[in-house]
Amino acid sequence: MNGRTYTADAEPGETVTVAGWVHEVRDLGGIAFLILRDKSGKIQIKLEEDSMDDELVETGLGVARESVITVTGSVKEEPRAPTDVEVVPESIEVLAESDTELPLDPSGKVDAELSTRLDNRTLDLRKEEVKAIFEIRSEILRSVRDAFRDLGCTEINTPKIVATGTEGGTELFPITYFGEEAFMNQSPQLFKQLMVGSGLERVFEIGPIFRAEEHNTPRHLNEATSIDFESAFVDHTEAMDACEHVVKSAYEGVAENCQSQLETLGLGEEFEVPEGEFPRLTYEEAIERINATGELDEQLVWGDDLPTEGERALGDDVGSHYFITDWPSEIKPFYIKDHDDDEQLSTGFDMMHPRMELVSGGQREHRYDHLVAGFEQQGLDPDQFEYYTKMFKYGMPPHAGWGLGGERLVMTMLGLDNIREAVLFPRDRQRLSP
Ligand code: ATP
Ligand code: AMO
Repeated sequence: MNGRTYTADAEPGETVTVAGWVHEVRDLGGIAFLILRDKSGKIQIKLEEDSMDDELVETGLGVARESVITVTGSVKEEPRAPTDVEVVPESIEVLAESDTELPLDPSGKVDAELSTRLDNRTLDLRKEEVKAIFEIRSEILRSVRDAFRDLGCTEINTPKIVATGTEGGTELFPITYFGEEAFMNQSPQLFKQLMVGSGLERVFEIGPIFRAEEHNTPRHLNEATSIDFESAFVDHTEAMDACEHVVKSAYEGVAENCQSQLETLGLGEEFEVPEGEFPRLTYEEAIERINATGELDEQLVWGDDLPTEGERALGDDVGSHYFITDWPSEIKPFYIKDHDDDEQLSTGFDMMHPRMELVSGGQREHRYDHLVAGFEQQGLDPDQFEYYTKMFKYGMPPHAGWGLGGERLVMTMLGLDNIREAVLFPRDRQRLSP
């Protein structure tokens, strides 16, 4: 496309033009090696005073680390070079000189704090192990899209400036919209539901969600990527099947197409695609098992949300991805349907990684009267949601779906300590730029 060769593709005997960043210059006196790095890897450029043009050697020796250069020369076999080949240059052109003082060391020899890395993400992503995370993230999104296609879904995009929240009032970011109160979207929940009643029937969306989470934690972002599924004519158990398929496909895609990135991250050997069905525990079983671990100071009772330590204790106990089903209706949102034979019991489910929750979902309340009554029970004004509820008067099929946190999927798959590692430019309590 741009007439240059990726460094990793340079073959002995060829004349090539390679372009990239100066990773390192090693001057041994008389002979020097410039290591050039691009997205494909690194290559050695040999500079020899005796046999080469002075100006060429001077340019090569004078260029600061992390400058962008292009080199044209012949490729020679050289067993002592890191990749067994080197380029003997005929010309070197400096395209962009770098300052010699760098805010962080892209060679990774000097560690930097996460905040310094996030402030200088461009330089940070010159490190192989950081770049690998985002190449894997890209593969996850590709595999997830393919998996949704297998399931017969249509990809949709819904608005991110909205009139109402869906997931609890305290986590909303208010904005002004031409003088009117509006919010950043917390979830595509209501819009994806509206689409199952349309001619599309089965949809997915991968898009940003915004949550005004007050606390800084290693697993919450204020802007996250939600992977959403919603389908007509399925119940919550079939939605769980779809969830399992999508999550396993993401792991399979990474195992198949990201071996070198996994090795870079030290996961080459230990990376495992989850096998078998994810166990499905009811909420009641979950609290019993958590109580039995003795990890909590106070025993959980019906109606309690699961505290983080409880989730962790249960995760250790189960040891794989698993579902928690049949939550108490009172702690699930208004759009989740209750079981027909027990209105205290909802069809809501969560899908858990042993370390944390990845997914929430459930069967939806599709009966107009029940939906409106549910709003009132949760202290919400149904009039505000009229744009949504009115479509339930014109033939809204039974439906179910879920939302999966994209960054949490990346984080748990790769064993990252902090969710910020899985986003290029995280938004958190302290961070609005870059
Ligand atoms: P050459 O005959 O290739 O010029 P050399 O063995 O005569 O190399 P020097 O030119 O003095 O030695 O090189 C100094 C150091 O650099 C030595 O440690 C040598 O092993 C190493 N070296 C020389 N050429 C290369 C190369 N192309 N790639 C990697 N290391 C090299
Ligand atoms: P919920 O609010 O549980 O459900 O969100 C679904 C999933 O999104 C991820 N997530 C987050 N990730 C990082 N930072 C955050 N602040 C954050 N908030 C949520 C989690 C979570 O499991 N409308 C429902 C989904 C549905 O029923 O379809 C919803 O939004 O991985």
